[in-house]
Amino acid sequence: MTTTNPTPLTLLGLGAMGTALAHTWLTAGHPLTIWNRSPHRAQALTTHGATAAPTPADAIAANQLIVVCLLDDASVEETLTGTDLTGKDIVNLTTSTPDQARTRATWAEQHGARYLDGGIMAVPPMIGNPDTGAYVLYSGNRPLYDTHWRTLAVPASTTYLGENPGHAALYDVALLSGMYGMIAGITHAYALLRADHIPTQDFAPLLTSWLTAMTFTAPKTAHQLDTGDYTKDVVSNLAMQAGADTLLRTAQDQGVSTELLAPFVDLMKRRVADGHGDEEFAGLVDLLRTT
Ligand code: FVH
Repeated sequence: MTTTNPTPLTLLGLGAMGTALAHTWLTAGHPLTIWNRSPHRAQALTTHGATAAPTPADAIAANQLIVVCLLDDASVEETLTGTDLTGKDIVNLTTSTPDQARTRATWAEQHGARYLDGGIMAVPPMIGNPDTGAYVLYSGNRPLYDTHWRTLAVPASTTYLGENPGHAALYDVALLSGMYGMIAGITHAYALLRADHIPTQDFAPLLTSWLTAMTFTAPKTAHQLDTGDYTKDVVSNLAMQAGADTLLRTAQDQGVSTELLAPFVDLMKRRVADGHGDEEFAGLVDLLRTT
């Protein structure tokens, strides 16, 4: 996306993600100042028009808009400490916990900056490719977002979640948690198949279409949670799903560990034992809460 008078900005962090971000802003004509702890990563970008700063302080002094994309919150702390953030707009795309994001927002405001936190829902090859569905979740300072969203939308589309600076991180981790649950299921399914020497690539299309068909569970469970009616529209109740030990027995018979599957089966059994065998999955959400 090329815009007239593209906003100049600074990018701290040129790992795989930072480098992908940098290329999109340079391609769109944004004057870009860059800094990376290991300077060699900046060199290739300077041949594409970026200006490499020798220190984080120099990079921050160059522009009002500062995008941070480092490994973790500790590296953000190390990089920003001692720099002058007065009047700066900090957009932190580093993966953090919600508490870390809120603490970082307060810290930045105490240092005279506005703060927006971001959770990148993409891997580097998706950046700058709108067809991939890449997007970045943002939360925190609304005026900052309103000022800079066009620049932020260059690498990937943007979704603003509200003023709580921890919410982008919370949504990010929730989405990743859903993803890891799915990958855990895929891992277990392939282990079952390989025990019988069945090529997993033959099975993959079946698994893909089955998982896709089952995604209705997400909006259905959300509706049950939001209405408080956990038995509405139940089709396959927990008593049936958890009652038979078919899943765990098959794993044992195939010589496959139940370590991925057993915790979820145990949770379903607990809910049934509590007298809720007529529900599907909404009640399990309550069981998981520890506070
Ligand atoms: N890559 C991905 O698939 C995911 C997709 C979703 C979002 N994540 C998050 O993005 C952040 C950066 O990830 P990355 O892929 O760029 O990570 P690396 O390639 O490992 O680069 C890490 C950069 O952080 C610098 N760094 C590390 N420690 C320090 C430190 N103590 N002080 C200053 N900089 C530090 C590192 O510098 P160097 O090793 O080159 O000197 C890289 O620039 C991340 O939060 C992901 O969770 C990516």
